[in-house]
Amino acid sequence: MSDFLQTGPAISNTFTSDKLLQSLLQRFIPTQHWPQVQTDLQRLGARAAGDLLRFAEDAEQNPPWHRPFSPWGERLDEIVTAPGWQSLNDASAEEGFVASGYERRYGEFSRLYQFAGIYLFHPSSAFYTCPLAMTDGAARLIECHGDEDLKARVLPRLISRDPATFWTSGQWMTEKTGGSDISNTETIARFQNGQWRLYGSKWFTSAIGTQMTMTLARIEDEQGNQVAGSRGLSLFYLEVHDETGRLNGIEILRLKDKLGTKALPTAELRLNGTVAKMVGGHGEGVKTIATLFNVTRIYNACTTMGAWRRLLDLALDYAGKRVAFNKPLLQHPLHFRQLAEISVQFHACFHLAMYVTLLLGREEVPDNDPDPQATRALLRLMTPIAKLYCAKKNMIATSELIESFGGAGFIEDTGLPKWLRDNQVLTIWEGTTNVLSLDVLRAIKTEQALPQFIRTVRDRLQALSAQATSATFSDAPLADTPLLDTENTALDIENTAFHIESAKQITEALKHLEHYQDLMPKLASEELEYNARDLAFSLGNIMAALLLLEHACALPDDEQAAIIAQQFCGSSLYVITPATELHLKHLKI
Ligand code: MFK
Repeated sequence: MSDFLQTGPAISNTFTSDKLLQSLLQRFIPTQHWPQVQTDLQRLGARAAGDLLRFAEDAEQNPPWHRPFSPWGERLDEIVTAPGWQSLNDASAEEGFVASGYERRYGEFSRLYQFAGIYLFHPSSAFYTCPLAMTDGAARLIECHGDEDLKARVLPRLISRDPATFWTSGQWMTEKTGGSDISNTETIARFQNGQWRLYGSKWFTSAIGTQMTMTLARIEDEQGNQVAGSRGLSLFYLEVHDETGRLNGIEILRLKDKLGTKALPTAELRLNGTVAKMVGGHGEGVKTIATLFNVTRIYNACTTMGAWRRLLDLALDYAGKRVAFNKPLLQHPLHFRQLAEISVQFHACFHLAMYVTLLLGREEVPDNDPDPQATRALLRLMTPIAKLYCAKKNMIATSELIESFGGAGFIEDTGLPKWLRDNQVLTIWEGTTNVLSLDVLRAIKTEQALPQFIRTVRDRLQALSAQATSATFSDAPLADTPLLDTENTALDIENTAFHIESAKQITEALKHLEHYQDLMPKLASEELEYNARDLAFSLGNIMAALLLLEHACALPDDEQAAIIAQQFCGSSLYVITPATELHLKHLKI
């Protein structure tokens, strides 16, 4: 018998090994801040392959459990978590994963820096990024809509770097009646003896160990009158425990038995007179909590990319080690091609996710923003797109990457199958692909976001054209030698040729998009809905293509960036297959 032993895949410092992350940060972070940013993220990259990973493994191997009663029958509703889970909480505070977004040390690039950290942390966090996402969303919500008490007493805890004072927040929206459609929410808010009290139940409450939460409830007046639908919902802040340490009128019914995210306690709850405070106006609950879930959707996109990076790193490492048919897997053209295609998709999604963090940072620190309205519209539009696009593409990639390990990818103690289970949630929570595609239509309607998108892509292509032209033909007037002018065959640098081709493909997709934009007012709402997912993916494709091209142009010596942009732009960027009567009325499924 052979004594052959296969070496498993391994990771090292995840910042140092991530050339894409480094190059993107270096493009944007002001030079004077780069040494500090590099030092911080290098330390974090080492921790992600070291102690944080060990905390996460402990949390995953020792999943949370619910202790409903004490041995003597006292109702406790305690959630017991592993020491690793608590260590992840403390490390989150100390690393300032939420705080750095609010300290704003790097001006409009603070969010980019913060989300680079979240991206590095996520795959070694056992989903501690879930409570962090909700905490950050709640902090932003309080910053935008909170009263003086919440701003003075609660906000500092959410953005604290001290584990002793750090609080995390939940986001309790989903009830039995609906997760995507919350219009039938049954939790009631009654104003009793000078305070709001909530009565009802919540069906999915992730990260039940948080100290506070934001939740929705329907106001019922003294006569028992309520306003139906989502317009009857108001937003409430509540603390999970009262000053004596007892649960605030909350009963934990059970923990959910989920497909993945096993370390993350997700509970079913009953609210029985829970004391709460209203945030925002009566009946403005959905609109107000949108501030929170627009932040968590960005977390979703960035954590998706962290998870994707990790599995891709493991697959690449393994493909370099594993020998089959006399050579390492990576030297087999077909295996290589599969991983290369996933890598191209990864780059596209990575740029999209980070772009949204840049928009968020710019909206929050608008000092140098020449057009805050454009930033607002793009952020509103690109948030659901980045979330749905990255999550869906990652899920497809995850299946391929698991397959790339052969049978090992199917064996639990390799640690690989959990990626398949865990990544699936990223397409679901915070809005499924379809719900977010419809949100893209909402953003187009309320923010005039589509014309802004088209203008932005066109202007930025023009800017690239001018840049490329001036770099290549320093003597020629810009207008005479645009990047898009393919007649100008004097552009003989290979990368530039790639860029011209890429820019042509983006322009072509943009023309189709403009055509669809003109058509939209004539389409029935069911046709618009039928096409909504295609539209969302077309917008994602076009923006990702532009971002890849910009990155390649910013790094003229980086041949990889040029090839990746060219590969991506060469795929179908515009993917709308319009609804037809045949589909809408006659297709039976
Ligand atoms: C590790 C990664 C981090 C992940 C953390 C995960 C934690 C998981 C915990 C969870 O809670 S998961 C559950 C999350 N649930 C959702 O995300 C809900 C998904 N469903 C939707 O998003 C629906 O589109 C929605 C509930 C918003 C539909 O509600 P409505 O009330 O039927 O929609 P409507 O009437 O169009 O909008 C009401 C108002 O909100 C409108 O404003 P006005 O009153 O001024 O007209 C909308 O414009 C506004 N609105 C809706 N979506 C918005 C928004 N405003 C800004 N941004 C948005 N995205």
